[in-house]
Formats: sequence, structure tokens, C-alpha cells
Amino acid sequence: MRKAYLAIICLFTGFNAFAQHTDIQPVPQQISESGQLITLPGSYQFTGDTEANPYAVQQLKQLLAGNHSAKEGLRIYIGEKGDKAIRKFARRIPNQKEGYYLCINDKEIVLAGNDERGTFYALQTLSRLLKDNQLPAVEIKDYPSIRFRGVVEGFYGTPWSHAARLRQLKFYGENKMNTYIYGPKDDPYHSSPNWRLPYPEKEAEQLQELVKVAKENEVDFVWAIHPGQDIKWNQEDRDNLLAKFEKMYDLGVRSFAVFFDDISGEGTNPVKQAELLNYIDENFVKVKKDVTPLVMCPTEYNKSWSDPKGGYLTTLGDKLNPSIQIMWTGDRVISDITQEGIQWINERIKRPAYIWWNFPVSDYVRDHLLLGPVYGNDTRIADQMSGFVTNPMEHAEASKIAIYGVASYSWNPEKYDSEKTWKDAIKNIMPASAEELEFFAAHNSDLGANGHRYRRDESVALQPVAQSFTDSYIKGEKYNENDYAALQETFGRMAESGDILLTDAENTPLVKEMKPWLTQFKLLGETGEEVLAMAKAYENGNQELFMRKYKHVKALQQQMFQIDQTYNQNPYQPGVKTATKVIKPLIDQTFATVTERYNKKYNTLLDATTDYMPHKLISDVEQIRNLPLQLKTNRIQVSPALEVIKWQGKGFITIELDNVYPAQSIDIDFGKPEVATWGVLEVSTDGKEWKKIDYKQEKNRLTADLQKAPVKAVRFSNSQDKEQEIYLRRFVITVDK
Ligand code: LTM
Repeated sequence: MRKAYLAIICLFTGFNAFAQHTDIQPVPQQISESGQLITLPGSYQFTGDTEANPYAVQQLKQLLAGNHSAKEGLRIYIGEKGDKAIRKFARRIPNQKEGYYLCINDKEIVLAGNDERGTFYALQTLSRLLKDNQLPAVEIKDYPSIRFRGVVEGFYGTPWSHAARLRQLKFYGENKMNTYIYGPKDDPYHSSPNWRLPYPEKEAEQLQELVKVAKENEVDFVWAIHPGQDIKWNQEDRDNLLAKFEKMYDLGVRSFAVFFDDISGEGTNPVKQAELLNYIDENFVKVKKDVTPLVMCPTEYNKSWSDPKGGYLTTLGDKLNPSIQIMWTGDRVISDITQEGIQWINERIKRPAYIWWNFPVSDYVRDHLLLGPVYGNDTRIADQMSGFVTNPMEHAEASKIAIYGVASYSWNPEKYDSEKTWKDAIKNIMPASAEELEFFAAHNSDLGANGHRYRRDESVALQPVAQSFTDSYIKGEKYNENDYAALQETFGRMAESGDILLTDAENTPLVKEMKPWLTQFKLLGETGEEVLAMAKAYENGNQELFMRKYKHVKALQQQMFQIDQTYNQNPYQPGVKTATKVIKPLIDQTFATVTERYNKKYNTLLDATTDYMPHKLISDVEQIRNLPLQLKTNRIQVSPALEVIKWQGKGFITIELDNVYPAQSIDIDFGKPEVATWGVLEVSTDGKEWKKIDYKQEKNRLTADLQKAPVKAVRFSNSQDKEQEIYLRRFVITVDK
């Protein structure tokens, strides 16, 4: 009886006939199911396979292994609205771009797209449902809530490799993302001054292959140009830009973007930007006919950098042709998208914003891995945005955890479950070691202190225990045995999961990216175990054991220091930091506490320091005041910033050292040659009285030789009333230690 009922689902039943148990990402808009499982027979009768989206048909036939031209067997209907093969299901297809209708029962499978992409997405859902040669009987009506969903490779740092990009495009197709915007800041042919030049042959061939693979996965390959830092607003540069677009068109590109972010000077003029974009729209996009609407990233791409009166943004809103999409990162450079925030920008640009979400990008915190869940974006504003793309880390595989979350959020925000999607992502990316990866990711998700003040939860489940241990042992005297045992278990698992993931052979590109962090994580876990052993030995009055454990901790700390100094040595935030929000501070504080107690009790002088930052940065320049300091042996440096910094008149930056040191030199690079006309460098021996010092300037580099003069603080100020725009590339003080 039940079987008969199911056999007619595709044609006659309505939705919500059954409860939903099937668990797939992105979550479909409507799904009903009976709970019946259908075992695939191995022979299939296809209807519509010669007309339907060929990429969907090809994948379908790979998925359903067996006889594809049988006279008997499960019937498969596939096609797009308007195709004869699926005419009888046409009314069931959602009338939405990229929408589809999927029905599975024991007589037939229907994959009916509202358009070609819809059919492809029906197939992706089918593929997710297939487990152990069985499919659940379901009826699904589905479509995306946000029009453009995907990734903008828009970070600073090493661009993704060709192989990584190919894997990404497949991943986007599987997760129903339709957009990949190519805009790596460090690709010289994307940005100034080489944007005018064509790609060399090898790169051009690779781009051509990416375009082809993007197409096979129903992804729009959007090639972005970043010409603003040196563009001349004349016909010659318009021609240069169109010539470059023509070259990209010849490689197969059919979607284009122009980025004006992170630039200063003439290129920031909104009237000129709008004129250029409209010119490209009218003389290229509309002429070609097969090119999709342009996307642009404005210079004022977030609220905190925008003229409150709206001059720049309203100019774009008024002047840009309506079909041109305008990108937006939110209230700040790095921020989550809110109802209020999106209304604010949409009013100004007079169109729904195209969101450029700066997570999990880590180009301003490169010593961290960001593997946590996607959360924070409002789930009720899908109709107020035209697109939602994530800017990832330079680690392509590791970024997939967040990309998977964004795919799910942007397909169906109202049904988006952050924690669950994160867990599913991990299972999808590394099924065999999912438990270990989840554990590692849970402790590697925060960014640490950073100039953008963007933080994420980390080690959430451990926080109550960590707090209780801190209160009872570090602030008090005696730990609770249960807390002790829970921490011991956690530290043990850190070492275990580090080892297991380091040897995982299932996703080797991911292991390769994470290796320095995995090694560090494992060492930190071992350190934690030994620090707990120190606490126990101290409590038991076992001095011999305490000293053994102390020496081991010192050796482990030394190994972690070596990793930090050897791997990921980029010029911005070199090194490898792990579990920095809860676990590392807890281990460090416990170590310091127990060592100090031991010193006091046994009158010893054991070193209780762990790595710490004794020096301070003080500034009234908004974009500088929260930048962390870095300490490399005898060099104290400000962590460089990537964007243009607006330095108000009389604004200053001061580095205050913990003591007076004989100073060797000060070395500054503000990315501009004319700093000497407004900048004053001073030093102080007490932080109160200041002495102006001379510096040499060669191009953008300022250096002062201090010849071991005693220094407690260094200050650099804008001596004038006028705002300056700089890039904070380098600010280093070298002292004798
Ligand atoms: O966010 C935008 C629009 N531009 C840049 C990105 O290239 C960079 O990756 C992020 C994060 O540092 N910040 C930017 O300003």
C-alpha cells in the first residue's frame, strides 16, 4: 500500500505530506519524504538525456553506474523547463532562477531544472542523497535565496595554485555556488602597473582551463582587474583596459569585475570610476551580448571608511548604470552583515549590495588558521543583497570549511544552522579523520588581537572548565580534580589528533597546508599535559618529578619557538600560532603560576616566563591603534597593515618599550615618498620628554641610526593639520638586548 502511494508522488501528491529526515547541505527550500529507501537497480531508462544540460547528464551517468539504455528499470527524467521530456512535471518546477524539482520514488527519478543550472543542482542534490547504492524517496522543490553565491579570491599573499583552483571549482559546483571571482591581490597581471599587460602564455593557458572547468561546474568565472592605483583617466587607459578584457574574453572569460579597493590618489574619484564602468558596460558588455553584468568594488567599500554624507557612494549610486553590481564588506572592512547595515548601503547605492564577506581571509593575521564555523550574518536579508561571496585564506583546502558554510548560508539563509553546517563541512572535506579535524578546528578559529578587531569564538566547549581552573588554581590555590581531568583529556586529545591528522592520507593538500599548525598544536597539547604534571608534582611535594617536568616543558617551548621562527615566514605576521584564545593562555598562566610557587617555596630562580609582549603601541590613528606588536629577538615591530591608512592631522603612533634600551635603529616604510614633508620622528628616555631626531629617506624607506642612544619610547607624528594617506608597510625598532 505504502509502495503504491510512493509510486505516484512525482505526479499527484503535494508537499509536506511527510516529515523531513533527510539531511543535506545546502538545506533545500522544500522537501518531503516518506522514509522509504530505494535500492538502485543498475538498469535505467533515460528520457531527456540528449537535450538536458550535458554536464548534469554526464555526472548523472557517472553517478548511476550500470546499464543506461535498458528497456526496463528505473525511469530517469531529466531536462529543463520547456523540454518535452519533463513537460508533465513543469508545474512543479519553482519559477526561480537556478530552481529545480527533484523527485525520487521506486518507479522514477525526475530531475527538472527551471534552467540548465537548476538541472545541475538537482543532480548535486541527488548525488548528496545517494548512500550505499540507496536513495531516500523524496520530493524536493528548491532554489537559491541569493542570486550570486561563491568566492572572491581577493586576498593579499600567495595566490592559490592552479591545482587548488581546479579543486575549488569542483567543490563550488557540488555545493551550488555559482560564482568564482578571480582577484588575487598579488597576481601582478590583475593589479597596478601590469594590469595593462596580457598574461604570459603558461598563465593564459591555465586561466583558459579554469574557465572551462568553471563552466563544467556551472560556475561563472569572473575575472577582476585592479587598475586604480595608477590608472590615468584618459582614452589610452580606457583602451588598455578594454584590450585586456578582450584578451581575457579570448581565453573564454564571460564575466568581469573592476576593483577600486585599497587605493589612494586620482584613481579614487567616483565620477571617473563610474564613467569608466559605464564605458566598459556600453562598449564591451552590451556589445558582446554573452558577457554577464559587470561587478565593481568601490574604494569606500565599508561604512567606517565612507563619507557619512554619502558623497562617494551616492555618486556611484546615481551614476553607475543600473545593471552594474556594487560590492560591499559591511560596517567595517571585516564585519558581519546586518539588517541595518545593508539598508544603509542600499539606500546610497540604489541597488542591492553585492556582499564581499571578509571571512575566513587571514591576510592580516597570517600566523593563524581560521577553521571555525560561519556565523554572524543576518539570516533574513537575502532579498536585500544581489550576491554573497567569501574572501578566503591563502590556504585553499583549509578555507573549504568556511566556504561550505557560506554555500549553505547563501543558498537558504533562513534554514542555515551554523554549527551543524560546520560539522558537515568537516565530514565532507575529511571523512575518515572528521572527529580529529573537528577537534583541531574547534581550537583554531580565532584570529588573535588584530587591527580590524574582528574576533571569533574558539574552544567554546572548554571555556567553562578553563574558567573554573583559572578561578580555583591560578587565582586561588587548589584545583578541582574534575577540571584537572578534563584538561588532561583535552591536552591528550590535542597530541593525538595532531598525530592522526599529520598522517591522514585522504586529503593530502589539506594536511600539507595545516602541517605547521598541526605540529604546533600537538606540541602545545604535550606542553599542557606536562604543565599539569608539574602542578601535581608540586602539590605532592615531589621536587624531583617537578624538575623533570619543568625541563620537559622548557624543551617543548623551545621546539614551538623553532616552529614559529621557521615555518610560514611571510613578511606580515610570520610564524605559527595555535589555540591562542583559551588553551595557550591557560597553559602559559598555569606554568607561570606553578613555577613561581615553586620558586617561592624552594627558594629557586626558575624562569617562569612564556612568550609575551612587554612593549606597548599607543596611537590615536583609528586604523593603527589596534595593530599588534611583534617581537623578534631584539626587533620590535608593528604588524603591517594592508589597506590605505588615513592619518589625521596631528595624529601619532608611539611605541613604548618596557625599559630603557640602547637603541640601534628605526626603520619605517609608509609606502609613500613624501613623508618627510609632514612626518616628525622623536625619541624619549622616559615617555614624557621628547627629542626630535633626523632620519634618512630613500624612496619610501625612512631610517634613523640611533647609535645605541638610550630609548624608552619612539613616536612618529603627522605634524600638520592635513590628513595623510599612507600604507603601513614597516615600523621596526631594533635595540640591544
Ligand atoms: O576587502 C576588500 C574589498 N579589500 C581588501 C582585501 O583584498 C583583503 O583581503 C581584506 C582583508 O585583509 N581587506 C581588504 O581591504
